[in-house]
Amino acid sequence: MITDAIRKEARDLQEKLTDHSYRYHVLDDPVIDDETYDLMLKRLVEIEDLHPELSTPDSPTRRIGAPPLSDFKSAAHSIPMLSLDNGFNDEDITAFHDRNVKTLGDQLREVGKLLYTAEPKLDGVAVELTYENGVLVMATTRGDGRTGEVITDNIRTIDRVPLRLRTSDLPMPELLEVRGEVIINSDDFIRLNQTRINRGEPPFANPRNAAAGSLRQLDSKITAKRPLDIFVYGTGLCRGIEFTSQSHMLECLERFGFPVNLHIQRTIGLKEVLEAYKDLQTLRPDLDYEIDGMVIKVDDLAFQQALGEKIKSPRWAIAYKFPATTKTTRINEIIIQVGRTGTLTPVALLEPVSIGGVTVSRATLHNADEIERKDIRVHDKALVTRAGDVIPKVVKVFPSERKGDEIVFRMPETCPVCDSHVRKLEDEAAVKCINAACQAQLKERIRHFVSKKGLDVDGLGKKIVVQLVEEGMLKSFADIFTLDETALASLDRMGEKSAANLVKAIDAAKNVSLPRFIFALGIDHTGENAARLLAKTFPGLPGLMDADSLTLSSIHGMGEKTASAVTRFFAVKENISLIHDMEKAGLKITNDLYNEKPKTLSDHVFFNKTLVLTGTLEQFKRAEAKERLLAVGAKVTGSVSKKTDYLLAGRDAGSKLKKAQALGIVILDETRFLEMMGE
Ligand code: 5U1
Repeated sequence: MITDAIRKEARDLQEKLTDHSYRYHVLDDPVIDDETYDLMLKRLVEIEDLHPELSTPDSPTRRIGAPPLSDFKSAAHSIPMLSLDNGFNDEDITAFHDRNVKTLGDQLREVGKLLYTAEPKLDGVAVELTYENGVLVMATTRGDGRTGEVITDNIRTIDRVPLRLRTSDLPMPELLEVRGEVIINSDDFIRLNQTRINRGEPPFANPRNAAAGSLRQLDSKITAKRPLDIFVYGTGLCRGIEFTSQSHMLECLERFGFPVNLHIQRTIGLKEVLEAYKDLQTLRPDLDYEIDGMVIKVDDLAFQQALGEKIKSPRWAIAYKFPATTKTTRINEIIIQVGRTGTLTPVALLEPVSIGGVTVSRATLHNADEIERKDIRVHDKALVTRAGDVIPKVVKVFPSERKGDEIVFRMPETCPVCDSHVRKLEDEAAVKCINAACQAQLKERIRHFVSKKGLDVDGLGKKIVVQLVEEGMLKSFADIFTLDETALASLDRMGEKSAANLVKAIDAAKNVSLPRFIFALGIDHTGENAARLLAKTFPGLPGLMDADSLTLSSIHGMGEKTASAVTRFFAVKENISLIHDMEKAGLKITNDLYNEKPKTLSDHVFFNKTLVLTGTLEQFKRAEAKERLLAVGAKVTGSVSKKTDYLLAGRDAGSKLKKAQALGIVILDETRFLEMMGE
């Protein structure tokens, strides 16, 4: 027996949770904390478990997942989900436009210019969501365009999919079929794959495969754990609502509560469309998700109808594709590179191939396990990818095309640079050279030591470090502090002024903070965050040097790998004498973090806030701003998203500033930033 009070409590909770979920996931403007939300949801689950008839199809509890299915049912699309013709250059798009103008003829003359929308083409999984009287009743994959698989339970787990339309300012349509793309954000994808690798499961090849695999789960509780997201961009059959244009449709979809991509340009002419393509290409590396082009659609729906469709694609839309990021080529050789920390990385030397306008002649193969897993051999034909500014990599080889001259690769037993024996660390795929005097490591280690996030020595760039090591003037970090100005001035391309400036910069770098110094040492698994944790725990180096691995791993937030790497580093007596030599040469290490009071930290205006730094700063360096922000408990990330609280914008800030403005994020200039920092 369900009392009226229980019925009301369930309905109130459903409404409130729906509203809070929309505010959190779509508007990025939550008004309650996660804990309160979770408690309300827990209560609703309790009520619905006791009274299943109260679990409506649009109840927020449906996002948790439903009982597993035995197979997927099929359903025909009311209107086929077409694909798109592709264009690859401005001429293709101009030809598309000219065709439209010609076909529309007189109809167009009445309105003047033909207008378009330009939309990022998301590299995800196309889906259709069916809403009857405002409630999500079915979701399907695109399938072959005519029939798809029913994946309603899985789609319900995606937080940004409304389970019920928000119709406060629009009439409720009797039927609304909405089309869009399910994606996985790049950072979430990396995390998802890392978890899979840690569990011994095979990683997904790319975010699209991960999204498709997640939607094809018969158990929606598994899908619920996957970081799926969605953007919608179109409709199928509709009853009870009419749209006049693509831009009108997008506006209504937004008002119904759907996530519509922020970078869509509406009602623009051909010239702006071509500019929008270039802008989108520039924006692409900063986006949190993968896109492979821009979809251009005639805006006016009456014009779309007049232009009509072909069997597989509409005449009123075209995909302006980005240059391909994968190509096939041949592996000519596999060589070994020795990194800063002594890791031996196999690298494929390729028959040079142009990918997206860049000539690619080498690709990382990561490690021996990866080579074995992908069965990569010298002389194999290979599929190579270059996505954004990521290092090119070999996706796969084609064993069926082998000719017999392929050679199986074996990792060397000695370092190709210094010839000393290499070793494989337990639980790690990497093989390492452990000779600290190895020339390859020395150059890289010194570059890291003096880099922006390390000792930040101005004027000691890559070329000069290589030159100094090769001239025998730098045999260890300590030699940096005793570099002689006259000897420096006599070097090729140096001169007296540069030598004097360099010596000045080195002198300035002799006063260094402990976290910077720890980071600069280049200890395995010890990045900026770990270095800060250590500096918060130990007043100075002596305590840290004496700490055992157990003590270090008991520090809250410290990983076991870092703990053992740090103890391993300080167990090497050459490293201890190196530090003493540096101190003798005038190095002074200070530590403000040890005295930091956590109580005052949480009071800081930037505590727990996420900031992005962009552009050239005049009064201080970006690395310095970042260091200060981390010290007050802020998070500093590389790309702007809805989760960003502030953007610190310096001179010539570009796409990040544009994106932050579009998202309505608070933009700070240097003066405001310093004021807020309390300086
Ligand atoms: N943004 C967007 N992506 N996308 C993909 N719009 C869009 N439209 C599509 C497809 C396949 O097709 C319709 C134009 C038919």
